[in-house]
Amino acid sequence: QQLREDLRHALERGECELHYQPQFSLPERRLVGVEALLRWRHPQLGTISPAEFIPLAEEGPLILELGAWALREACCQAQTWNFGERKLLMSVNVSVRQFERPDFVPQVEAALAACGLPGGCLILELTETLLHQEAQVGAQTFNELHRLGVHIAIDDFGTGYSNIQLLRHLPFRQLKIDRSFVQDLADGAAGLASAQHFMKVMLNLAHGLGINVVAEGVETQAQFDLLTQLGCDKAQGFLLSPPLPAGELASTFL
Ligand code: G
Ligand code: G
Ligand code: NA
Ligand code: MN
Repeated sequence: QQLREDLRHALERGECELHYQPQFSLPERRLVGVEALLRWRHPQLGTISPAEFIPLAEEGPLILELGAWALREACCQAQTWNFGERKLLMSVNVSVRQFERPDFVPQVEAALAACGLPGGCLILELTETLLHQEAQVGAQTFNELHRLGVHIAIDDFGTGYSNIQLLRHLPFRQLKIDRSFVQDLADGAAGLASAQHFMKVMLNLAHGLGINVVAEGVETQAQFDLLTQLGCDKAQGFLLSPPLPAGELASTFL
């Protein structure tokens, strides 16, 4: 409908921007990186969430354009912020629609080269729900990205199928535990023990494979403390900071 039509022109009209949500190490609470998140400022409707417009973009070729733009923008921002010297990581969400393209790796290489960002500063986040059907296609792309030094994270872990299979077959560097698990962690309800148990199992699984773990959607101190106690590696969420425009991220955290 109209929204689809508007979305087609959003990039060229400069209505898209990236916000950045910081991630912190546990237990030190040291800044270790940021996740780039797309924002669309619609001239009439105001800010529209990517949860709404990414699925629209994924229906067609638009996701490729948006994705390429976000990747380049995030890489250049990371280079401007000197992520290489500061040993910080820039996480960028990538749609499987992008990832499965034969020109994806050259595109990543070009985005890094365009601003001189070392590949080791970049993490690409892939959502497992979409990924599990593509595991076959994925292996070679993983290897090629690995050669560039680029890391791959599995996003929203625990919400899709075949998690374990994926972990067996593809070399992920990082695993992001979906916020639904984090929310149940310290809610004091009947589910408490089982949520903590699940978290422990996921941490053991990841750590046994040499994969580090980010908890997303951390909103309370109680959640933060439990995650620290359980040995989670990193945390991200409103307790620590919401996603921020570039200027604000830099003035608050860099
Ligand atoms: O920031 P927010 O919570 O509204 O994001 C909602 C969803 O949109 C998240 O699942 C996030 O992964 C996704 N998203 C945000 N930015 C991008 C992006 O640049 N590319 C893709 N493919 N998804 C994104
Ligand atoms: O799916 P993905 O994890 O990429 O999306 C991250 C999204 O989660 C962003 O849109 C961001 O705005 C949102 N988010 C970040 N921190 C929190 C939080 O603490 N609680 C909730 N409910 N959402 C969060
Ligand atoms: Na993400
Ligand atoms: Mn996520």
